[in-house]
Amino acid sequence: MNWDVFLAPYEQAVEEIKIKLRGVRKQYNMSSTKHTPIEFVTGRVKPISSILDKAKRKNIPIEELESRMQDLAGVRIMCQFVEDIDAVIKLLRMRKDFEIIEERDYISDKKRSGYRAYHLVIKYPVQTIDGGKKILVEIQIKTLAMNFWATIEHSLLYKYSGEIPGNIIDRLQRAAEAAFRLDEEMSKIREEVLEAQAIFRRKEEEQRNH
Ligand code: 0O2
Repeated sequence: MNWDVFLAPYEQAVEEIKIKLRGVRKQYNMSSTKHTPIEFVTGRVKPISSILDKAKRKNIPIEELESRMQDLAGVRIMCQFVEDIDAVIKLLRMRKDFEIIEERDYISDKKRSGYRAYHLVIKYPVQTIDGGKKILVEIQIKTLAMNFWATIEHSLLYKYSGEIPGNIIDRLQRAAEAAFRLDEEMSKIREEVLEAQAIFRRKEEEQRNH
C-alpha cells in the first residue's frame, strides 16, 4: 500500500473544504447584520496508525478502506451556540458541490461516553490527474464546549488506550453535563452576545471606511 498516493485525494478534499467553509465565514463577517454560525474550521487526514487501529477494531480489510472508513478525511466546524449548528446544517444541505449521504445526530442522542456533536458524511468530488474521484469526508459540527470536552476525552482515551479508569469516566460524565449546561446558559444569553458582536462589527466597519 502506497499511503501517500492513497491519502493524497483525502488531503486535497480536506484543504478544499476548509477553504470553502472559511470563505463562508468571511462572507458572514463582511455583513454588518448577519452573525456567522461558523466560529472556526479545522481538518485532518487520519494518521496511518489510527487508520490501522480502527480497521482492526472494525474488521475492515485494507482494500475496503475507501468505501467503509468514512472519516479518513475529517473536517470540524466549531460554533459558538447550539443554534448555530442548525444553521450550519442548513447551509451544508443547500450546497451543490457535494452530496450528503449520512447524518448522525449525537446532540439529540448523545453517545454513552457523553460525546455530543452532529456528524455528516459527504461524498466529495476531487479532480486528480487520473480524472475525477468521489471520496467520503466526515464533517463534525460542534459547539466550542462540545469540542473542548471531546478533545480532553480523546486525549484520555489515547493515554489509557481506550480503557479509561472508572473514577475518571465519572468525572468525564460530570464534565459532559457541565458542558451541556454551559451550552444551555449561553443559548439563553445568545441575543445579548449577538448584539454585542454586531456593535463591534459595525465599529470595525466604520474604521475600515474611514
Ligand atoms: P479520531 O482519532 O478522532 O479519528 P466509532 O469509532 O464506531 O464510534 P464511527 O462509526 O466511525 O465511530 O463514526 P462516528 O460515531 O461518527 O465517530 C467518528 C469520529 O467521531 C471518531 O473518530 C471521533 O473523532 C468522534 N467520536 C465519536 N465518538 C466519540 C467519543 O465518544 N469521544 C470522542 N472524543 N470522539 C468521538 P475516531 O476514529 O474514533 O477517532
